[in-house]
Amino acid sequence: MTHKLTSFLGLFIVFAALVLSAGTAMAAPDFSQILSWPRGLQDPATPAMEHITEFHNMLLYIITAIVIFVTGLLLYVIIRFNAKANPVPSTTTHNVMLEVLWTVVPVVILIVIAVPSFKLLFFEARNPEPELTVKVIGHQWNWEYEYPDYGDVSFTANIIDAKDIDPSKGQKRLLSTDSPVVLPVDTNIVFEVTATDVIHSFAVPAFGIKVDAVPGRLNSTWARVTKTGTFYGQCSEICGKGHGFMPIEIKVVDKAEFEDWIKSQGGTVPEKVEAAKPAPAAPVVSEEAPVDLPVPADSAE
Ligand SMILES: [Cu+2]
Repeated sequence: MTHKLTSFLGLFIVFAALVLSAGTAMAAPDFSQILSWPRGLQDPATPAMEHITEFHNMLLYIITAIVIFVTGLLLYVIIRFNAKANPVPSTTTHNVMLEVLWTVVPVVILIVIAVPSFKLLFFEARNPEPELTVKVIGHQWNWEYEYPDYGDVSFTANIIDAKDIDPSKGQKRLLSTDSPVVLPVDTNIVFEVTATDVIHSFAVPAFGIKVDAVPGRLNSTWARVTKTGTFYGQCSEICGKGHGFMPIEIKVVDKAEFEDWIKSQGGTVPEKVEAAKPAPAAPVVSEEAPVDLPVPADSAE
């Protein structure tokens, strides 16, 4: 009875691991089809999310190998050493070689995981020199945005009620807002995040960001979005009855379009941004972008 249960569990784990690894081997789902039964992570739209995706996939290979190895061992023991096949059990209690191996091998695996993990952590934690700062303020239950570099631009984004959703405009239930955030592509954007009432969390999966919005405290994170399009996020800290109804909708557009939008919101485009405008095609800015993982020693600030 126990045999059957254990072998069944073993087979189930192997099957689940195979399904999972097959899922990530396929192309990542398009973020625009966020509601169409996606598997794996959303398509990355920032270098940070690209690194997160690579790290996630690497972990999946490691964990799949471990699950298969341990399940194989388990099955071998169940079949080879059960009471019928092996009526007289061995009385061995120590095996130095085995004990060294099962200590050293997991340590090596942990080091293999820890090194890229810390590199990723430092990469995400260190804000680059901001070209645009966006202040994000969480409220029960909506998000307020301010663009301090661009005059008086500020607005509150509320969820569009399910009954008012218009799919022909690309609106998505529970994700679209009445005033989407507009951001320029290929720009170092720093988000300063806070809240006015309870703790919220500003999270946009395609950007690889999730940062708590805490009353009385300013947290920050950054993103450099490398493609235009519409991206969605949700509050990710349980904040009350409207927690599931304060989505984040971000439209990433090219820089000229962003400036037009700023002006349409009554904002002003600062001189230095105007001056940089004549040469938008020059890839100077993107070459300076922190697309390579800095080594941890670099990151002391
Ligand atoms: Cu919230």
